[in-house]
Amino acid sequence: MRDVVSARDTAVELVCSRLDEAQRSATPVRPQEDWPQLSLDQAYAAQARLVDRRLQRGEQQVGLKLGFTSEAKMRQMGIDELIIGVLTDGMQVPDGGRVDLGTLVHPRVEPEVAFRFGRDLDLADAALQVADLQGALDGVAAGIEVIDSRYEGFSFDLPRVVADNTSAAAFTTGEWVDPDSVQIGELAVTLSIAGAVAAEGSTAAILGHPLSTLPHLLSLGRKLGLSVPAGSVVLAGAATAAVPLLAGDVVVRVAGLGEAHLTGVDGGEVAS
Ligand code: 0L1
Ligand code: MG
Repeated sequence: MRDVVSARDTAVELVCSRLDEAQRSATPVRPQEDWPQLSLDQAYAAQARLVDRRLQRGEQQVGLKLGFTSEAKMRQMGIDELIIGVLTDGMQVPDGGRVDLGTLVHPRVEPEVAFRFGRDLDLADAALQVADLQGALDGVAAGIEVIDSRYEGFSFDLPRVVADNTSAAAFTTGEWVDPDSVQIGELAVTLSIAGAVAAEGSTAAILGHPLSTLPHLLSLGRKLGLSVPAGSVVLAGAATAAVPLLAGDVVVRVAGLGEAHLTGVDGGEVAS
């Protein structure tokens, strides 16, 4: 038993190391025959180690992200299960800030709805209900997520994308709005790049209603023992398929909610 466990552990560590190196060097990995096939539990263990490495290098966890919460995203990537990843301040870009394309492998952008929680939530607490999560929401905003799979060709299966922290690379959020002041169930969403509309959709594409992601946040977070400290951001998911991020201005407009902005730049400093 001990041998089996340590062999699994070695596989998790190997995947974590390769993905960490790929992200830091902006060089994609190509999983070949020697690439360990991880179970989903092992993949989340690799993700946790990957995030831990970032924290040990001085980053702070600032939130979580849900992935594959829309048909468009599932169809685009050929995966039909929701996943969760971790956001750090190293990924956070101020609204209107810059993202250095030179630090990324092959980034894509997607329009998101973002939640902000106003009090500490221990998702592992068995007494916690979805209503508690909803009651703890203190802001909702338009968001932009930059995803950047560390795998060559953006090609992965479910455990691989989970291990890769769900391709999380950068994100920004627009102005926070009181969640009680806006109905977010069916708002038009537009993603524009360099002044041209690149994708259009609706917040209804996010599981029918962005708030429908909360039970998944709770169940995935409970399974993984995650917590959501006060002030955490949660990206609920993309309203459209992702499109390549090139140099230029990116604007996400969520009608009746607000806008989020970032600029892709070739080289130079990333605003933080
Ligand atoms: O919806 C998501 O944010 C999932 C991102 C992971 C899959 C991808 O790289 O497209
Ligand atoms: Mg996303």
